[in-house]
Amino acid sequence: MNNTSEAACAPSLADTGRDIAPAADSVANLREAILRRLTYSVGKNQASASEYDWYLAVVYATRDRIVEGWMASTNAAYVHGPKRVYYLSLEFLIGRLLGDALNNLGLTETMRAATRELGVDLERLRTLEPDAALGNGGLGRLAACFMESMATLSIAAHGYGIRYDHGLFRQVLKDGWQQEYPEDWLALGNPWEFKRPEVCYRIGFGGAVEALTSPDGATRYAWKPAEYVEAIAYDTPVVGWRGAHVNTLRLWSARACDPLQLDVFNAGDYVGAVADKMRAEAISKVLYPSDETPAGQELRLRQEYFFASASLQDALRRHLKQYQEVRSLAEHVAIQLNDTHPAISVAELMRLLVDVHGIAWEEAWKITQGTISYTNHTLLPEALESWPVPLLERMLPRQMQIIYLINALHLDSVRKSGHTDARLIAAVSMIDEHAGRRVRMGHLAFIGSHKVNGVSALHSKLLKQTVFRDLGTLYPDRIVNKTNGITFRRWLFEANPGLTRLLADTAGEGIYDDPMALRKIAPYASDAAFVGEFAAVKRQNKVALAKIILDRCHVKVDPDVLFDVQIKRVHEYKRQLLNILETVALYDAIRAQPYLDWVPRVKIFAGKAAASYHHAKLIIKLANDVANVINNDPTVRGMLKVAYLPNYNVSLAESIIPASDLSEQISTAGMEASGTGNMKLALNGALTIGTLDGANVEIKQHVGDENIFIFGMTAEQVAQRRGRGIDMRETIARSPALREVLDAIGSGVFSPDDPGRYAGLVDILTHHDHFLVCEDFDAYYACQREVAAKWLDRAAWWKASILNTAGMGWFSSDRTIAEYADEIWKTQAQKKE
Ligand code: 26V
Repeated sequence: MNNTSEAACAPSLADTGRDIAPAADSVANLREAILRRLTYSVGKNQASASEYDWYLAVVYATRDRIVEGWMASTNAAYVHGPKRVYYLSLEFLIGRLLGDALNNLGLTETMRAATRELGVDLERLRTLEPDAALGNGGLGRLAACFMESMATLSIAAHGYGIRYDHGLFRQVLKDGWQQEYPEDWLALGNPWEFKRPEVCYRIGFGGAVEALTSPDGATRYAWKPAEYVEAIAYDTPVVGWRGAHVNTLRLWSARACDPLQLDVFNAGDYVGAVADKMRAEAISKVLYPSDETPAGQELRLRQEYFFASASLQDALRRHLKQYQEVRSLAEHVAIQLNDTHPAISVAELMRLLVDVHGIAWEEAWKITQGTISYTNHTLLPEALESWPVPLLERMLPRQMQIIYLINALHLDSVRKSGHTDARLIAAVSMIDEHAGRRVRMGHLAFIGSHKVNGVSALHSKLLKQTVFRDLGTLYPDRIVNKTNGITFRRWLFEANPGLTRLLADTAGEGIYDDPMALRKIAPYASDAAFVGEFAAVKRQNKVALAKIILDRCHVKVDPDVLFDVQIKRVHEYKRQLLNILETVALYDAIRAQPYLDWVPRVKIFAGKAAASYHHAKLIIKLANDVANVINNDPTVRGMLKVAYLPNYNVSLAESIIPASDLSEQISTAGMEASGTGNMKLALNGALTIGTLDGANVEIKQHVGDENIFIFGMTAEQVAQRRGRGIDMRETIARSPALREVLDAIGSGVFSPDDPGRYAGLVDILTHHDHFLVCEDFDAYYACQREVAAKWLDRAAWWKASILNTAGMGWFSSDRTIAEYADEIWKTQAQKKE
């Protein structure tokens, strides 16, 4: 296994002593079940079983305890007919499932005892599970949290996505440079999934559209694709809290219709004989191909259409089975588009309704709009999807025709309602005529949906003012806000069992089912006994993380120093650079006045940069160069250390978050749609240092102004400042500390092997600081000194930390999902199975 070093230091499973297993599922039963599975499913006996064999047997035994509930939930959805939800997402950043499943079934303690009797250690087995990393970051992790919350709330939901053979790359830091290696989560099989070869849809690409005249004189269109690929279903059960309801995550794998062209093979062309197979299977080979080359672009669009079409065909099949007609679809089905990646669904659903099921256009459009809704996750212009018209015409000719017709009717209705202004018409058109003709996928999703939502209050407000300003004016009720949330089962109960136990002992068992009950610990924020226990839990988590840092970074950190944490994808707008500049400034200050009472701290970074994002990769290198210099400078005497943990993923987050004191949420205001790491860290008692961006604004409201460190420009000030230009020479001239930092980095103090390495980076900060790192620097530096002052007042720090945990209940993804269910999907909990 390549993750053996991770094994020793992973956090232990929830040990909250609240197993709710039925009596029959006693330790002995579970032990026998594991042994049966070891024998009959893994094909090993106890003597020859490897650790991985035991892991498989334990997963199978656990899965067996989910399956009956799964079938009951599935059947009940047919019997009771609640409105079904389909969550379409190209990403599900799941992580490991064993801890989740055991915890939600209430079987953790029983399983721990059963495995102990068999001479194997459950904690150790748990680390053998590879992370399912079928996502890039926040958007994919949100989808995974939502799946768990939908199961918890007994919403009859399916998640649909792609079963990538290879998830997000594995990051290795070589001399501080990021290197990407393929990730191979399926190498040893996936014991959680059920392959459903009989659930198979043909997905067309290319070809032409034929116009046919029906006997009644009407024209119908038939798409004759040039190529077909098959979508095969793989199902993973998703068990909700206390095991009450089980939903399905259905991931599609691409397969060629013909595995081999036998005639070509027989003629001796062995590679040519499997070329079609390779081309077909490339669709589900890897998460997001690098999207810079035209071939990469095309593959990405093939992925989007492949999974959208398979999912819609499957949803329609299920609806027909239950209701025998498609006209009632919007009454019984809600389809949520997770960003624009599945936006082609709007055109595809219209095609299926009109061309395949013979529904008239107007009625089909009502059904489509009534069924679909769309979540926007970013305002960044470079991240807003648009596809070249010629590419769509070639790959999906019928869908392109449909898009044109939707657009024509949409623009007609805009004109009819009295809007004739050419600027407005161009702005609300689905076709962008500026840089070659392109289809704006956000517009397609907006127009095809009854609701469009942003993911934090600020983001939704900005959505109305920027990306969808004109569409939002035309359809004023369409844009709503649904502030993101996180599942407390994974991010509190499983990741931080020590804190969970303390919270339950203090606030009562109610916290397991009602996140708002966390408020009950607020009165203990200054209670010496409680504070002592709270601090002891944090220290224990920090000891565990210090061991991971030693193992993986070879940096020794004292668990009693302030753990200052920035963990997220590396992107200029998230401003890891601001944090690094502050680190260097602090380093300068410590060296200038070594006799002062500095607060010792370790700056902990983790995060991946997109493989083709050179600037972000240089920022990673800089963090590592700065770490090297500071960690090896004896004059600093341990006052400051820097550690960059490689290969950030869900499992590593579960180890870092419970051990964090300070949470860095320092994006340029207006650019982080929400953030969800901010919620995980605050829930686990880290104080936030952040800008008024994304959900930070709402975290501030919930934890209280005095328990969060806010600095820097607001979104409005950012817009104004950019209006004045982004040359920062004057700003830098006013800040001696910043000047010194930039001079040091630019002149090679941290890169003596290549003194010019950061000259370009400093040049960008000086002359073209789009993310306003320089402008916020002084405020950030000053705010960090306030953090240090608070840290010295231990009682004040712990009080604020406890009030963070107490105030975060609202950020449960159960609350978010309940809002989607009420206000967008119009669905309710399914009746008892
Ligand atoms: C995508 C891209 C693609 C091309 C280049 C730059 C770039 C930058 C950002 C993105 C983000 C895509 C969407 C996304 O992941 N958004 C995240 O969604 C989270 C869940 O709603 C939210 O918490 C994060 O703030 C938001 O960035």
